[in-house]
Order: sequence, then C-alpha cells, then structure tokens
Amino acid sequence: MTGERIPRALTVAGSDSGGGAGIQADLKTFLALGVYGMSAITALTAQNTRQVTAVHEVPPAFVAAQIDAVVEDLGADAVKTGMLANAGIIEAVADRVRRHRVRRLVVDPVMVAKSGDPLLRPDARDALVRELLPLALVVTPNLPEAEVLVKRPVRDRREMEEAARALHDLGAAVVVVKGGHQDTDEAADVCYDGRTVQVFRAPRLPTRNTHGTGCTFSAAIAAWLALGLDPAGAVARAKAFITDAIRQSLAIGGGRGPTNPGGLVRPVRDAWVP
Ligand code: PXL
Repeated sequence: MTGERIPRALTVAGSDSGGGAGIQADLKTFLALGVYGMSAITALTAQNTRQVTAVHEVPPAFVAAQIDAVVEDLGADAVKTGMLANAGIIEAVADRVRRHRVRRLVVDPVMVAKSGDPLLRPDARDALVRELLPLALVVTPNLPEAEVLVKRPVRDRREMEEAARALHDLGAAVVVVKGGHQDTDEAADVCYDGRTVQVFRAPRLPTRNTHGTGCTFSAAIAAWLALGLDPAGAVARAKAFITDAIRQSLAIGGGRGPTNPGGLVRPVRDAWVP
C-alpha cells in the first residue's frame, strides 16, 4: 500500500509498563483493526495488574515535539488522547490539535487507573473541560469521570443522558457516557450527538480482568474514524470490539488482568505454530 490510502492513528497517552492499558493497549488495538499506529507519550507509569507504583511525567514541550514529529511527516487520520497527567500537558496537546487542525479527535478523559491510582492531577480537570472538550469529535467518560466533568451525580440512564447533553454543551460534538461502572446485567453506553440519543448495549461479562477497557474502547473509536466511519458507526463497532476484547481478556498477574485487543489476531499465530 502507498501513501494516502494507509489509515493512520495517533495516541497521545501514558505508558503502562504492564502492557494492559495506555499506549500499549492503543497500539495493539490499532494493529488489530488494520490501522497504522503512532504514539506521543505523556507519562511513564511503573505499573502492573495490581497497582501503579510510580509516575514520571513528560515535559509538555516534549509531548508537543512528539506530536509535531509524527503529524508533520506521517500524518494522522485520527488522534486519541488518554492519560494526560497535568494541565501543562493538556494545554500543549490542545495547542497542537488546533495548530495541526486535527478534526477526528477522541478524548478519553482518563482520571484514575483500574487499581484506583490517580492518573490526572485534580487541578487539571478544569483545563480538560476548557481546553480539550471543545476540540473533541468524540468524548468517552465513564460514570465517575462524567460525575467529575459535569459536577453532579451520574448513576442511572436519565442522569447519563443529562450528563451527555451537558458535555455536548461544553463543546464535545459526540458524547459517549459509558455504563460499564453501573450495577446492571448490561453494559449500556449512552451516545448523544446534539440531536439524538442512541444506546449501545452489550451483556456484562463475568470477569474481573478489565484493565485497559477504556483505552481499548477509545482507541477502537479512533481506528474506525481513521478508516473513514462516521462517529456513530465508529462507536458501534468499537463497542463490539471491546466486548470481544473483554470476552478474551487474560487472567495474568495478581490483580485485574488486561483486556485482549489481540484476541482476534490469534488465529494468525495459530496458523504459523507447527
Ligand atoms: O485506563 C486508564 C489508563 C490510561 N492510561 C494509562 C493507564 C490507565 C489505567 O491503568 O495505566 C497509562
């Protein structure tokens, strides 16, 4: 393949040394969906399935340099953001998104790891709302993140819909409030595009190995946008992809094991194993 026809996606996110979340999950997802993946790393986390033991934040100017390097040469059909760590990095990323006129931006407003460890400084929440939401084509908060962003409880379907409308009013074109943290038999996500509310449903799967779920989901949306789908089509297919990745999640490590975006790639390996 040459040039323009190769779909390319960039993740601007943190590194998870355990390989289950962050840029590692994103790049695996891009690969599984046939999209060329690139990364601008915002922070290093020393992390496993149990906990985050250390965080090393990258200077904002170096995050910007990574984005410039890849966008000015390789180009990006879609960009996603994950862990952004602090307000300085958020401002640098927003500046680059504006400067490079990134249109297909997926913002995953990452705040805490599955282990409960913080991934965004609390004083950076306002910067996320002010700087990045207005640039987002799609934003994908889970329930605790939605509550922080709209500053009120988000528990049931009605409150999810209200939060989606509020986040749309704050500037995000399409809002997906994810129902994974609900205590229901289904994992139902509420999607609002400024006109209609759509609900994307999947069965709740009986596993505790869901480390990396949000990263994999938002990366899959970015991949499908890079492949040319509209936001609703990208979200629908990403929902199916994350459900499969959770179904094939891996019971490794002593804590919450990772989702498996590579699950569908395994038949290729199996074909080569003697
Ligand atoms: O799932 C959120 C997330 C994002 N980015 C990094 C992470 C995690 C969760 O552990 O480690 C780097």
